[in-house]
Amino acid sequence: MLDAAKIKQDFPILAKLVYGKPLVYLDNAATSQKPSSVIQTLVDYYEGYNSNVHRGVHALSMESTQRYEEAREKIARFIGSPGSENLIYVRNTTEGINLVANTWARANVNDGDEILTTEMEHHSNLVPWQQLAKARNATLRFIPVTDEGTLDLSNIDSLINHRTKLVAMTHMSNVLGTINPVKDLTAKAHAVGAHVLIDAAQSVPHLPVDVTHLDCDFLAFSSHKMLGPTGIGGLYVKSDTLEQMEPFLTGGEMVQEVTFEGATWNDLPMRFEAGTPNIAGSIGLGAAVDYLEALGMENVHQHETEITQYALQALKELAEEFTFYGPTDPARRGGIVSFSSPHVHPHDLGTILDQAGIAIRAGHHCAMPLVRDRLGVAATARASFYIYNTTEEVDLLVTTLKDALRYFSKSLSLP
Ligand code: 7TS
Repeated sequence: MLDAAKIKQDFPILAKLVYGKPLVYLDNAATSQKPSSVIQTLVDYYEGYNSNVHRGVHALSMESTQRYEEAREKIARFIGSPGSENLIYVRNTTEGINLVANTWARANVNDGDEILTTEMEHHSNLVPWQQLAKARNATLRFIPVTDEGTLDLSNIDSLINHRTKLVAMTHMSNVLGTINPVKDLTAKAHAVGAHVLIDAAQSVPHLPVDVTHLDCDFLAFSSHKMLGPTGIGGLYVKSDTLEQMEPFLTGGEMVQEVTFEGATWNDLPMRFEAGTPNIAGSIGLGAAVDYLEALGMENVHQHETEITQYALQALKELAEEFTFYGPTDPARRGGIVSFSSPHVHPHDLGTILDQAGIAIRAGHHCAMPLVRDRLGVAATARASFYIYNTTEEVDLLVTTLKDALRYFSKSLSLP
């Protein structure tokens, strides 16, 4: 098991006091904190070898290019990619998904085709497909969510059919914590000739993820949720599909040869990286991967499973007041606990917890159709865990929630 208290010491921000109280950071699904090693990598870049990549003949540019490409190799290996050319640097998961929607999908999804997604998607893996379906006159279909918060696969053989061109699904829900059987669904999709995109924003930071094992065609993730800087992420694309894809953004960096009439494209993956990239961010993400690899992703996952089970057990005391969402089977959920009460608005809970130094998120978590239409609430409160969270922090969460309930029960004169 990880030593969370020791890990915490690597994160300068976690020594901060909020309203005079130690910060308890439970908003990791929104963004994670960053260890000193990642922060120092950014400082080293700007202080030591700041320069543009892939164009310089001078020492600094050669150093930045080398480190930028070494980081790509490291990140590609981390997700089990067969080569670094399969890993496109993007700003975040959202941009990775939009890249697929605007390139491969625009060229391959046609009138009458179907795109299959699920009822538990983040807006990032929903709105691009709504737009694409409108533009291409295709139909967007949904795998339903059961009352327990898992995918309802009872009708899957009709949902994945010969009209399905793409299955776009989240690996792990940012609201329910559900880990979806993406490998099995990928095999089913491939059996009918469909492509598969996995939104791995919540899985790459928290679970061992291997794109070769999953056999997916596309997989997108964000650096800022996995100890890395903001403004950088990755899109993995399988080789045969990548070779057929037309560029997304055009301009400098992504071209080989330009005349007044036209242009030819650079090698992969630079063909998809127009303009000066986020150099420091990419190298910083490489440092985040080093940190996670040193811990071991199996250990990261195990720590989060344990802390989530500890939290669910401790929160049972409050089961009369709160509805808790997500699967009960620990093997099917990651480190996210969402809950709501008919008597207290999640934003009020968030404010009271904040006064105690505890950061959670309250709202629809950018999954409005799931939260509002499927769970039937305007918002939930959400605690999301990472490598530095301890059982003592969970205890403090539970105690503070009890205080909050006492306060609101009085003012709302509940039974
Ligand atoms: N997909 C999932 C499953 C997510 O949880 C998020 C961000 C995204 C996509 C988008 O990631 P981005 O880096 O492109 O913004 N989720 C959250 C969240 O739960 N709270 O804040 C952001």
